[in-house]
Amino acid sequence: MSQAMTKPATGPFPDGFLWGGATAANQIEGAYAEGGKGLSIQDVMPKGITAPPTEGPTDDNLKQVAIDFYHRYAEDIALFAEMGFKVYRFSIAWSRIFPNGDDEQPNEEGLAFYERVLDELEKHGIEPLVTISHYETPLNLARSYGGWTNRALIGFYERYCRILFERFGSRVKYWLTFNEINSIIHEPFVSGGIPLPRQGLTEQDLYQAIHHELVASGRVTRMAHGLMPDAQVGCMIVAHPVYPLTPSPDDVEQAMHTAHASYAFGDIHCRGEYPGYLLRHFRDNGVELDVTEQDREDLRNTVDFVSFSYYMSICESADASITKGPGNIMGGVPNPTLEASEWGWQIDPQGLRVIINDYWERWQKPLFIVENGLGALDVLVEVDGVPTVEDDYRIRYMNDHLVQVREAIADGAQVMGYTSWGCIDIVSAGTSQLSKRYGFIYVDRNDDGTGTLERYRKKSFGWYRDVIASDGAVVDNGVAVA
Ligand code: BGP
Repeated sequence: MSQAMTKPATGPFPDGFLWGGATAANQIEGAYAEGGKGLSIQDVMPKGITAPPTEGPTDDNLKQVAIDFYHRYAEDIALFAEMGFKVYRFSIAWSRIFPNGDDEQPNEEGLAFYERVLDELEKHGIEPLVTISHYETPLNLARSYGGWTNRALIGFYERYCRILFERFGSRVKYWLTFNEINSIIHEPFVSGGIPLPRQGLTEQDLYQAIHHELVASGRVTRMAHGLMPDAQVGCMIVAHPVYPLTPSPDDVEQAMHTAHASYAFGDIHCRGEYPGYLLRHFRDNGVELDVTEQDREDLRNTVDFVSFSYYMSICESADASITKGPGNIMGGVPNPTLEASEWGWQIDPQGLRVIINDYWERWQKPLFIVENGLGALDVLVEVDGVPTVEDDYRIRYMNDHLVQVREAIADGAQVMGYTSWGCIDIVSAGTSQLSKRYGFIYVDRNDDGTGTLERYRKKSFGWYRDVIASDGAVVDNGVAVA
């Protein structure tokens, strides 16, 4: 165990810290063709991000049923309430509201579903945190328009947001415009609805698509502030501290370039204009963006806070022949000092403190950790006749990360909250497996689609309940919790 994990944490979590959990519609709801929902890109991704899309929906897509949250939301939200959640981050499926994306009128049945979810949250005093677009672009916008490469998507997205703000604005204060917006660089289909593999996409088209998303984000941030004076709008970034593999200046410089690729998204969202290093990348690569005066104006509507997912740090090396390892959206050069999860994602709690400090110093905006957790193979056992999972490994993972959040707060960073990823077991985004479980709540469903869909509390359920009840005071300082 490293040194930092045995240091005492130096301060409590602040008052009003938003403890909770997070999910995404396509990984949890199921009911993929119910309630007037149209198809989304996820309905043609039966094997997850890492495999090419299919022509149409196929029965082997676990997301068609997922964990059936569409019908079981009340039971699930009651379990979140039992853990004491202050906040629940969920996404709205764009194709439930606008089935084809370009429809003139919204689908009322889709809106009614989210009304019911909000009712349930309100009943339990849980604050909603809504991701407007989480890897679920309506399929029609991908196939007929080329996804975000097409400027027309700005208008469709604006129309979608206007409906959400008008209908839910009095009930939802916290909004995120695009999940992991920087992931489009690596995964243009899942992230930007662009029906081309990364290798088939020019830098010109990629950055034009990114520009459209950024303009859309700025525009709806302005709209949100106009329609909902108390609203807070955040951007959402895949966070990964980039360490040089060695102290060689070449490795340090390479790490800087890789970090810039992600920083750019936060820089634009927080400063309202393109950073110099990205303009230089455009010059060096012959990228000439179509940017209007109105676009520049739209970009100046900066976000209220920065949210991010954190699963791992990565290393960089100037030696391009070193093979990269697996990871969330982007893998990196493996760090020889770290261990990895069963899916090969390296585990680095201290990296979370590093990235919080880094983002806070860079942007001086409140930060919200909206994804963090351990995808692991769980084994259901019976304790006193009740099915459960003895997931001490998950408790340890989360405990060690929360210790580092507390350290970062003590360092002076302003952190609004923490929503653990997949607070209930869901279908994985990367590999479409149910066996990659993140939850405090076990869902009886298997990779082959069998299972009762029953929910069971894991050991971590009680642990997280105690964490929240004590406002983080039970987070220990790296001593084994098992
Ligand atoms: C992020 C996504 C989530 C989520 C998470 C874990 O990239 O925002 O949707 O799934 O990663 O990834 P996976 O499901 O592949 O384990």
